[in-house]
Amino acid sequence: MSMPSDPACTTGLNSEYLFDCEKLTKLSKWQEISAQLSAKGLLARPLKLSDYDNGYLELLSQLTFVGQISKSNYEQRFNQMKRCNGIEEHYVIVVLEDIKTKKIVAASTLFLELKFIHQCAMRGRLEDVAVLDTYRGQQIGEIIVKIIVELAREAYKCYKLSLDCKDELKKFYSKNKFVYGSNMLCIRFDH
Ligand code: 16G
Repeated sequence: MSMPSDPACTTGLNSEYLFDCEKLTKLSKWQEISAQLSAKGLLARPLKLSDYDNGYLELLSQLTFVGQISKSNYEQRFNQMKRCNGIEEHYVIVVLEDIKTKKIVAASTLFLELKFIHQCAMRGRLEDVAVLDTYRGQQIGEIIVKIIVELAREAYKCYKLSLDCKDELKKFYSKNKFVYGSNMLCIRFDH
């Protein structure tokens, strides 16, 4: 199944999309995933430059503090990510769009880190997973996490995929293939 109702999903620096759409559509589980999504009236696609107006930042503000971000701030950051991706993809932000309203109802990021270890491997980090409060309780979180797991495993050949999360979400991620293991410590800077 192709991406319903989305314009020609292309890649390259001139495309509106942050990363190559074929990374999604060529996944072996793509048919299964897009069928699950279209049954809920949703489609999956990369983040677009125009998503400032489609609720992406409002969605992130349900995860954590976002701040005052103007459209040009958003576009500048998007274009920085896109330029990095022009060399090799590192910022893979997947969004789920409500087909009727065109609003973004869920999102997740795969950040790809180049390593020397593990034979010059790639490490993936699952970041900024969010599902709009009014769409929770429909297994949408499971689907968006599955997409990132498949991208990390199959499309980008990561040797591992890790995440950090709040205590109350440990159970959710444990049910979605993540094994609780290493400690995560952090320093918060007051800028
Ligand atoms: C969670 C997120 C992380 C996000 C952080 C923001 C997942 C799996 N984890 O840990 O990606 O950046 O929250 O919280 O989505 P902070 O503003 O306290 O850093």
